[in-house]
Amino acid sequence: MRLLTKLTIALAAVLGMALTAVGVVSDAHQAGAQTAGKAITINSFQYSPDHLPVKVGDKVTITNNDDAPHTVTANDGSFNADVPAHGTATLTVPKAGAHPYHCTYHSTGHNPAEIDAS
Ligand SMILES: [Cu+2]
Repeated sequence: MRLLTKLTIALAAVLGMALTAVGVVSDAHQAGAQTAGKAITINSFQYSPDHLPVKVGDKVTITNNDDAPHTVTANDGSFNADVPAHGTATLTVPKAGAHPYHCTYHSTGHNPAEIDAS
């Protein structure tokens, strides 16, 4: 009975290490995906893509190719990025959900767009 207990503990330890190893590999893969980056581009007032899927906490880079400044401002107030003309800005999405956003400088002219965080 004692031997069996020892074997059981040893087996649990090996399994635990194996699961930990799998977890590490999975984390590394996720970090790699985040490094690849999420991006929004603004051309002639058009946000592209108009639906951007992200994970909560992902960094999103916005590039503005217009002569006018724009913003990417969540309708629910969860994020805001001021993007200078021919410049870039970054934001992170702090909570899950669909976040439609708008430009505070221009009430018309922009296409409807949203960031969907999970
Ligand atoms: Cu604008």
